[in-house]
Amino acid sequence: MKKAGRVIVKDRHANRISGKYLFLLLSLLLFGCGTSNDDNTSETDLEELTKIEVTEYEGQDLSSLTDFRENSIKGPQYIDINDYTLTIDGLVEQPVALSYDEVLDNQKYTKVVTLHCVEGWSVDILWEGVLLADLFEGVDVQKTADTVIFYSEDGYSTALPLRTIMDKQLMIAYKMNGVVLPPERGFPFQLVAEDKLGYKWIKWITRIELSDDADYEGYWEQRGFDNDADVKP
Ligand SMILES: Nc1nc2c(c(=O)[nH]1)N[C@H]1C(S)=C(S)[C@@H](COP(=O)(O)O)O[C@H]1N2
Ligand SMILES: [Mo]
Repeated sequence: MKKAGRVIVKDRHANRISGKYLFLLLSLLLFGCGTSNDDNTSETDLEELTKIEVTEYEGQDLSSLTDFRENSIKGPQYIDINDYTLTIDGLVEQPVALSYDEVLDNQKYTKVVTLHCVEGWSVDILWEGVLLADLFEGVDVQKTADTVIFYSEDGYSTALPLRTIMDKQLMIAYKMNGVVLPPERGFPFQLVAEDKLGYKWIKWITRIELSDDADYEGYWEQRGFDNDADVKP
């Protein structure tokens, strides 16, 4: 009796263990892909990202990617990169619709640039991106173009003079502090509008239009914010 009882207990224990492993295996199969955030289509644990972000660059302390105040007009946009293209059109000879990888095929640049929001906060971030000038080389910009209008997934837009973009060598970023932009910060691309106020730093860029409408006003510009948006010391 004693012996049999012990066997039963042992068996139960064995069952419980294999049950546990089966559960783990099933969880991995069912949710394994879903829990990784590689597709950028679900909410990011930003605190988790702070463990791997770069905090200092060439002796300069950087802000964290959690130091932003999320106040986008429609909240974060979750773009499925498999459906994504960046359109460059308007006053160009060769309009294009580039995939994420095609955009990243260009020379990459790294720079610490400060974003100043009109609300009074600012962040020093190490940006990594590609130059708009390089993207424009592929489309053959027409001579009459003097303005670049950016459009976003959330219906937001903003514009800058073509001259400003070329003179300041502005880029669109795909990484901040060494981390791929999380959706909350503008994945796949945010404009690094150096020396311009935060509302020029459009996130989730989907389209870049070359235009001759120098008076174009974007979302916040239409609502009374200065179209030059220069950061004043
Ligand atoms: N598409 C889009 N881009 C946007 C905005 C927005 O609402 N939509 N807000 C702008 C503003 S006002 C600021 S200050 C910066 C940084 O905003 P965040 O802190 O919400 O990331 O993003 C800019 N880019
Ligand atoms: Mo802002």
